[in-house]
Amino acid sequence: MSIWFTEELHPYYRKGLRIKRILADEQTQYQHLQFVETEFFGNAMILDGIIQLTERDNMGYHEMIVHVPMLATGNPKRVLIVGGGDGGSLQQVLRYPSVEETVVCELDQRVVDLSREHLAASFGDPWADPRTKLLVRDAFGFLEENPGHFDVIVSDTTDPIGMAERLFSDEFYRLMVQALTPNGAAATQCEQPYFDTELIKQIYRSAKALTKNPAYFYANVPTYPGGGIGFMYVSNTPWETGLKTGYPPGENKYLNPEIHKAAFALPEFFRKELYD
Ligand code: SPD
Repeated sequence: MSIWFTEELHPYYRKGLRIKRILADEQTQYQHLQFVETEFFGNAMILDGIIQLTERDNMGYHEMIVHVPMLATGNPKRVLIVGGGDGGSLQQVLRYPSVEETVVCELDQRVVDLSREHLAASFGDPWADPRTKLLVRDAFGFLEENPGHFDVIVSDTTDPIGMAERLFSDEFYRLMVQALTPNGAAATQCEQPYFDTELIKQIYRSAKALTKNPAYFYANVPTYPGGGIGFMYVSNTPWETGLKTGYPPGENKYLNPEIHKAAFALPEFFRKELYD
């Protein structure tokens, strides 16, 4: 018998994964949290019916959202991850010997607990690293309390639905930039060029009003809508600065110098929409 999980983030588009078994299924204080073992993509985490990551293809997302701002900053010491309770971004951040402190501001403790159980084969246990500090709280207040503190901020969030909608607002971007050091850099989960053009344009306008060198970049992730997802790079430091920085110890599975450059090349319809 075959079981299919079907995601319908957009009312006009569906995609499905073949499932071997359900590993966890619970309603937390905030959301419907599921872990499933898939036929091809390894274990997957699903929140409110939307695939957040799979073991097989998460590297495009986590390596790009983390290393693009980290490499641009050069010698990052203090890092904030907003969301990211699955530990995938955290694992990448901790590869940098320069990092002294990584704060993860995640609202849902259960995401952390169950990810530790079901994603350990891929992410290890980055929560056990003494440089990691988990704060189970909303990021807005924390950003407000920490102006100028972080060299890098990674906004590793769900889609802009319900409680996550605020994390795509002008106010969030203002607070995030305020919490960065002057030459610090942020990267945010910034959705899909085909499906979310208007939202991305609005975010780019915010980022442009706040910093000198924002830019949109993209990664292939087959289990996300449209087969990939984009990110907003938000910084006074040009992203190209990162092309000259050596990679941290450990293995890249997605990022290489060609991908780093190519990620910022946009299809013409979208480049015009965003930059013209
Ligand atoms: N449409 C899916 C977007 C998922 C973004 N969040 C991924 C979290 C991985 N740490």
